[in-house]
This record gives sequence, C-alpha cells and structure tokens, in this order.
Amino acid sequence: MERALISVWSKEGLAELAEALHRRGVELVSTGGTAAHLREAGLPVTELSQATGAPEVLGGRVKSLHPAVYAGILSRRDPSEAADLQAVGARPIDLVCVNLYPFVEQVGEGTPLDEALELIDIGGVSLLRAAAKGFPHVVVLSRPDQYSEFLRRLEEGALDPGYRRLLAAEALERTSAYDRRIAAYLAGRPVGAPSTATAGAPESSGAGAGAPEGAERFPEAFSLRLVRVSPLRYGENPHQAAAFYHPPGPSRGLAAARLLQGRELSFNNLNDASSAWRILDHVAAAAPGQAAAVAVKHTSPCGAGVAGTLEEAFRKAYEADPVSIFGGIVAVNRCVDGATARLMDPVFLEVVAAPGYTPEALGVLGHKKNLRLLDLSGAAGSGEAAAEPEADWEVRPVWGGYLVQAADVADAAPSEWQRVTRAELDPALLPDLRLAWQVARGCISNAVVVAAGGQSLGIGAGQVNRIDAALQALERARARVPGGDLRAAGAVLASDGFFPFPDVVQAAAKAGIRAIVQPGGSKRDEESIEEADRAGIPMLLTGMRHFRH
Ligand code: 93A
Repeated sequence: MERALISVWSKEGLAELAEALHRRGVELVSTGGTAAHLREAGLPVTELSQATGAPEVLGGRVKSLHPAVYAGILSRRDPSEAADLQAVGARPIDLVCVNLYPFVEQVGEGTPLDEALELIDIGGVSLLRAAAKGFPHVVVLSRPDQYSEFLRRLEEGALDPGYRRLLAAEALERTSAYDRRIAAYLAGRPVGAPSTATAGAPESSGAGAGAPEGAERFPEAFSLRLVRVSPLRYGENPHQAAAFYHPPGPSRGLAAARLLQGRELSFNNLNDASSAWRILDHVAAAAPGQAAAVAVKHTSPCGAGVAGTLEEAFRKAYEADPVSIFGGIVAVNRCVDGATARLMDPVFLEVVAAPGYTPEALGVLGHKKNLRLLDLSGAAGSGEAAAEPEADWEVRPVWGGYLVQAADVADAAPSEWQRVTRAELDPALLPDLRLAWQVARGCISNAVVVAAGGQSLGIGAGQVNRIDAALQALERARARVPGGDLRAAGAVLASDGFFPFPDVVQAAAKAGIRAIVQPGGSKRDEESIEEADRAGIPMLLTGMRHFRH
C-alpha cells in the first residue's frame, strides 16, 4: 500500500488511522479540511488539489471530482494503462477513506431546502462508489468503526480480497442508504427527525432515523465483521474449536466484562452467562427496587428469586432448585456482599456475574480457585445499573446460511395484560405472576413456570410439548412447598406460549394454582378460559409470546 486518499467529514479516529498509515510509509492525500486536520496532528499530507493541479472550487462543492483521482482509483495496475494514467496525471490510489457529509444526521423534514442541498455529498459518494468497484486493488473505508479492524489486518498483512470485497459492499450499503434518505427528503416523504446517530453509525443496520420497521430494516447483504476478543480453549465440547468475537466498535456486554477470579471463561460459560444476565435484567425489571438473583443451567433458568436483600434473593434462587444449580451460573443485580458470598460459598458454581463485589465478598470467595467471578459493572445495564440497549441483532446458523433477527427485547407491560376470565385476580398475586412470566420468557421453549413468594418454585423448560412442561413445573413446585400444597403457597403459573388445549389449565387447577398468565392466541383459547373459570382461576393474556428455541 503506497497511497491513501482520505476525505472525511467526521474526524473521529482519523489521527490514529493516518498515523498508522504514515508509519508504514503510506503517502497521505487529502481534501482541504482533512489535510488541515492531519497537518495539525503533525502528519505530512499532500493536498489533493496539489496532486491534481485543480483547486477546490465553488466553496468546496467541487474538490475531489477530477479524472486523476478516478483514474488512480479505477486503474487495474496493468502496465498497458500507463499512458492513460499519464494523460490525466494520475497515480494509483490504494486506499480510499471517506466519511460523508452528515445529511442523515442533520437533515429532517423541517430542514430548509438550501441547507439540505448543501449537505448532499457528491464527491464523497463518488469516491466510495469508485473504490467499491475497484476493490480488487483498493481498500475502501466508509465508517470510522471500520478503522480498528482495518489497522489490525494491515498489521497482520491480512487485507485479503474477501475482506476488501466486504468493505466494498459496506461502502455501497452506505451510499445507497444515504441516497435513499436524500430521495425521501426531496420527494417530501417522511424522513423523521435528524438522526442522533453518530457519523459512524452503520447505515446498513438500518439504525438511522426514519428507517422503516420490520423486514426492510434488513439490508440485502448482511455482513458480520467481527473482532476477536479471545480464543477459547474449545467449544461446546472439547473436540470443537472456538473463539469469542465482538462486533466492531467499543466492546460491551461480556466482551467488556472483567474476570476478577477463576480460570478463563469457556464457551459454555459465556453462553450461559449471557443468558443469565439477560434473564436477570428482565426479572429485575419486573421487581423494581428489589434485589434479584437468577441461576442458569444450559441457558435456561433453574432458579430465580427477588427480595429486599441480595442474600435473601440468592437464597430463594438457590432453594428454588438446589439440585439443578450444581455447576450453574448465577447472575445478581447488586454488588455481592459478604452475607451473600457466605451463602454462595458452599454451592458449586461455575460463574457468578454481578455489578460488583465488596472486599468482604471477595475475601469469602477467594479460596474457590475455579469459581469465575465476573464484574459486569462496566458491561451492560441490569437492575439498578444503568440500562443499555441489548444487541440489535441475533444471528443463528442453519444449514447453508444464517438466520438474523431482532433481539427479543419487547414485552407487553402488565398494565396491558388482559383478564379473560370472570374470576378476578387478587392484586397480591401480580408480583409473582410478573416474576413467573419473566422467568418463562428466559427459558428454552416450551416453558411453564410456577412461582410464589418472590421465588420460582418449579420450572419446566425445553419440552417438546406444553403439557409436559406444565407437569414438570407443577411437580417440581409441589416438591418445594410443605405438603405439596400450591394453593396454600399462593402459587401462580406462567407459560411462554399459548395453550393449544385446556389440559394445562386442568393440571394447574388440580395442583392448586391461584392465577395464570400466558400469551393467548390459540384457536382454542376459549376452552382454556372456560376451564379456568370452572376452577375459579383468574387468567391473564399478555398478547405477546416469547419463544426461545
Ligand atoms: O461537495 S462535495 O460533494 N464535492 C467534492 O468534490 C467532495 N469530495 C469529497 N464534497 C466532497 N467531499 C466530502 O468532503 C467528503 O465526503 C467529506 O465528507 C468531506 C471532507 O472535506 P474536507 O476534507 O474539506 O473536510
């Protein structure tokens, strides 16, 4: 790589990028503002106008639109082209780095036409388009969040054709989204308010303001460019190779977690900790102001508790199922204190994930060399920690491809739940219904959860039919309460999907369940409702299901 053309609106990350290129002897060529910025950073830079001999004119509206530039990008590096290049005074350009005028970020429906026109980038879009076409010879960077991966690859000599092609596709995703937005503005279609997204926000994710909901959010080419966090010793099983990656941009979630103690995290640890933290988030949100604890095995919850103190919440999560928690992952929403640590100490746990630990707690658990203590205070919001949106995309492999979906973050608020029975709900049961619902939502489907007193009592998850999930949950719950009396315990039941038959309600009535929450939506809802009314059990429909397959 000998020559880079850099012309960027957002100067984010520019100095590091240019510095690294300069160190490798790459000549930097830039348009006016970018060149000034680089000079200020102490880097040698050739003004594009000097290289072409054509000054920037019309107040910068024409600054890079010159045959020498495009010949330099589109040259195939074939000796037969030498005369042509010479004719326009061109030299090959190996890297094009452009960040467009902020039309998307700054133009909304109410922006005056003259201001909006000023923000339409012509030269930058043309450069990206040319560089994308020239990808066999040219690297094209269209967003600041691409720089770090590029630099890593530059270092490793890994600017392979596959990578360059991906960058080309991303550049065109960027320009086409940009032009769509301008077209919508000019056509008077709604474009929403100016986006608050940074100039580096990936247009290809449809994250810009005015991006349509639903399927149209998904670009034609979905590219996952990942940054390796760490290699893993092995995958789900010892014979499977594996590694942990995060998307470009600042690391967050488990990629930003601090391991305070214990051996490195395994593939299964990370997978389970991710589930545990997400379920905890939902459980904690359903019990505002309370401490919450969730135990997870094989990505499904096996115990959950909410209480005034963390010690009590953990005790509930543990006692919900002291057998299954063996070798489990526990997530809690408060700083682990000494009392909670003493309760955890005798339990064999793989991982504890928390927003922090008191020195006393670290002292108590310090002797457990194999217990991994994760500090997630700087990683993601949960419970009382600052809320942060969950990852937008979920990617799952299938035979011959990948399925991509928006993460299941939406939920129906309890105020929207509809009682469909004549039997009325005792409001005192609502907190447990909310807990059961959030735990069911976190289970592998089909799932049914029984809860009482701020504790999951019985969880039936991962069953291939709903009645088996219900029977398992009820059976486990009965084993947890004195005399197996779920009625006296005030137990309630939640299901992650609707009831296709009235059999779950029949089993719940027989076991003494006091209230039921489920999504509804079955053709036979009526039969389940009649059954609930016959038993005097209030039933609420959320209208939103949470399959997790
Ligand atoms: O007005 S333009 O469309 N005319 C051009 O020829 C041109 N070339 C690059 N804007 C143009 N650019 C854009 O200028 C780039 O896309 C970038 O956003 C910006 C960088 O300008 P400067 O280096 O002067 O800050």
